[in-house]
Amino acid sequence: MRCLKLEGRVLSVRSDGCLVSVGADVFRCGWRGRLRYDSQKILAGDIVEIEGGSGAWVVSRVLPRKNALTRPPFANVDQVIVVLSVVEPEVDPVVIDRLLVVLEREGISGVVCINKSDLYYDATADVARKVIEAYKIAGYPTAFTSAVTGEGLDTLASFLRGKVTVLAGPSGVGKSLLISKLTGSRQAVGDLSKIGRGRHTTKWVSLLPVAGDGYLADTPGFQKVDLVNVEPEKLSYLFREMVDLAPLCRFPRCLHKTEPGCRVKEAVSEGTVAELRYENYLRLLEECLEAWKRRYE
Ligand SMILES: Nc1nc2c(ncn2[C@@H]2O[C@H](COP(=O)(O)OP(=O)(O)OP(=O)(O)O)[C@@H](O)[C@H]2O)c(=O)[nH]1
Ligand SMILES: [Mg+2]
Ligand SMILES: [Zn+2]
Repeated sequence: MRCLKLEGRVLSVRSDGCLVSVGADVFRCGWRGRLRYDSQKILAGDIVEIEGGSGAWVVSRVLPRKNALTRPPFANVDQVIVVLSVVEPEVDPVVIDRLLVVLEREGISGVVCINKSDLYYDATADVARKVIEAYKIAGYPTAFTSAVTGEGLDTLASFLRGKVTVLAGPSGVGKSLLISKLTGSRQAVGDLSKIGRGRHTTKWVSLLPVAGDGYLADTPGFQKVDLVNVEPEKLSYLFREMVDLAPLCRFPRCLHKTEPGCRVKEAVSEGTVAELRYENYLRLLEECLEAWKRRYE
C-alpha cells in the first residue's frame, strides 16, 4: 500500500492522538516513533507532517514554530483576544494586563474584549467603559460584546480574517458562547453556577475555521498566568503606551513608582496613560519585584 504524506494544522490534542486539518478534511492521527513519548510537546496550532493511508494516520514530524504559549497551550498564534466580563463573573481587569504582558514579550498581537454587555447595569457599565477606554488609549483593538444579543460581534469578527486567533480569559466570561456565535459551531457552554469551583467547561484547546481564511481557538479558562522572569526595570516596556515614555524619565532605571522626573507618571496625570493601566502596572511590578528577589534566595 502506498504511504501518503500530507501537511496540516493540529486542531486539538489529547493523550492518544490529535486532529489535524488538511484543506477541508480533518484526519484523526496517532503518534509515530519518538513523538509517541513526546506527544505532550505537540500543541494545537502546530503545523505537522502526517503519514498514512487507508484510514490510519500518524504524525511524523512537527514543523518549526513561529511562537508558542504555555497558558493557554498553543503554537503559531497570530493574535490573542483576551476576554473578560465585569459581571457574572466579576473579574479584575489586572487579568488582562497579565496576559497582555506575556503577549507583548512573545510578539503576539492582543485584542481586548469585554463580554456580556447585555448584563451591565449603571455601576458596572461605568467600570466596563473605563476598562475599554483604558485599552483603547493604550493602542489595543477593543470590542464590547454580548454573545447573547449579538452586540459587537461584527467588530470581533472583523479582527479574525486570515489570522489564527486564540480566545483566552478566565472561566465563565463567555469564550465558548462567543465562538459558537462566530463560527456557527456548537461549543460546550458552561453553567455559571459551577464555574469557579474548578469545573471548567472547556477542557481542551480546539481550533475552528472561520470565514475569511482564519482560525479561531477556544481554550479552557484559567485564573492566573504567571509573570515568569520579567525583570522589574523592563516591565514598563511590555506596556505598549509606556515604551516611548520610559526612556525619557530622569533616572534610567526608573520604576515609575515614586521617582522624581518620571515621564510615565506625568503621562498618567495628562491622561495619555490610563489610570487603570498604571494601577495594574504597579500591581504587576510588585509581583515582579517579589519574584526577582526570590530568584537569588
Ligand atoms: N448574559 C450573557 N451571558 C453570557 C454571555 N456569554 C456567555 N454567557 C453565559 O455565561 C456562561 C459561561 O459561558 P461560556 O461560554 O461557557 O464561558 P467560557 O469562557 O467558555 O468558560 P470556560 O470554558 O470555563 O473557560 C454560560 O452560562 C453562557 O450562557 C453574554 O454575552 N451575556
Ligand atoms: Mg469555554
Ligand atoms: Zn519613570
